[in-house]
Amino acid sequence: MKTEVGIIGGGPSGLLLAQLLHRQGIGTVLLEKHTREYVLSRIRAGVLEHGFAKLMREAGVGERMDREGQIHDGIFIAHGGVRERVDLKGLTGGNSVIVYGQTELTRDLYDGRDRMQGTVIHEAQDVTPHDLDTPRPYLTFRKDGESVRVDCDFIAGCDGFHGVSRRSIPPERLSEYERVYPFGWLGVLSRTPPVSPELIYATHERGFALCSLRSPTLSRYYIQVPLSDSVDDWPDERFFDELKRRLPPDVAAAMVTGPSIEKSIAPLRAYVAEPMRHGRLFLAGDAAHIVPPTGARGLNSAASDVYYLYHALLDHYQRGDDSGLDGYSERALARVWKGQRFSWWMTSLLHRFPDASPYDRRMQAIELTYLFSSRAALASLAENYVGLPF
Ligand code: RFL
Ligand code: PHB
Repeated sequence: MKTEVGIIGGGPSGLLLAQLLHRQGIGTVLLEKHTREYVLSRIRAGVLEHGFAKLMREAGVGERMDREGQIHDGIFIAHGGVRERVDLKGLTGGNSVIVYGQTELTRDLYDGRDRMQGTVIHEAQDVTPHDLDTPRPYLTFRKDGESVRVDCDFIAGCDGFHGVSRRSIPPERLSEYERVYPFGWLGVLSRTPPVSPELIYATHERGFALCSLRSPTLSRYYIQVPLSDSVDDWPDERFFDELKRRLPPDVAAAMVTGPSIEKSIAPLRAYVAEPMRHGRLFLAGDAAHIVPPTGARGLNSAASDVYYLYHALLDHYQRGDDSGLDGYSERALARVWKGQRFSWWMTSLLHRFPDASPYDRRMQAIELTYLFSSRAALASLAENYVGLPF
């Protein structure tokens, strides 16, 4: 097989890049380790920046998102038994976020790929990039017992945190930065009306909680749990009891509970690999960096990588200009680190840290007091939450 851009990973990053390139007549072959059903069963992000939404439209797959996604002009932060609103729209001069599930967005991207008859090879096993620092890189993989080779001009590593792309960069060429948090998020999806039309991020002495949603009939809730806990420790009743204890009394009283449709624990971790390029391999999305989900940045950071990489590849193919490819890593990382900073700040502000000293706790409390006493501080939160410009 032969193509212009070989893409490893059929998550949002890989699919979006493939779709954008395909529409410009640039050939792609997309290799995904799992089945489509498996990819679509992962419940993850829910909050999109408008920059991401614009890219979805540019890729010709924004129609359902524009119809079904909900515009959110604000979020709440709950602390000390009360809820305070962060007026995203007012504080950013008119910006907002869109609540639309990653599952739906991924489904739209697969449907778009089908319509354009783009190649997606599911259950591609042992995908391996070769000759990355030569002008003729290639990929090999196994499918139904047969070995296949794909010759490419470039390879996009969009295969998430546990993928093969980043691991194929010689370790001495990579710098890694990491922070592992001593807790995780237990998430529950339930077919119940959301307790609040806008997201509530809650900090409480028992730990962090988040009330999010997917639609007027589908709620997504999270609570901070120790890493030693497993999903079996948390039957639905215990989950909702704990969630309510961490929320202001009026919110807890209004909560409609119901059986969970999905329940999972995600450990919280921050990670960045530098550079995001090795020869003709370009990393994008979770393959290069992850954040704790508190600032809703992960998927949005993936989208900004795709934006830079897409334009760099366009410049290469349409104008013979390689400056975008040469500058890709630096440009992408500049925005990635801002997303890291915001996620680190939101996580530090709102979680219970088991090793926090009394001094640390006072700092956390005064940070919240300051936040809600300063329009400048709130505006800083808001401009980061809605997404800094690409
Ligand atoms: P993905 O989604 O992990 O997709 C990578 C794909 O690559 C495949 N793959 C391989 N394919 C071929 N060969 C191999 N060797 C392969 N190894 C892996 C995988 O099967 C998979 O299909 O990465 P991508 O596309 O970069 O997308 C990143 C996002 O998924 C991620 O950043 C977000 O989900 C993070 N995130 C959130 N981001 C937001 O912007 N807003 C949010 O509100 C938000 N909430 C969240 C989140 C992540 C969460 N979890 C579970 C970590 C909430 C949670 C709970
Ligand atoms: C979600 O709805 O899954 C969600 C929303 C906001 C976050 C993280 C996750 O910060």
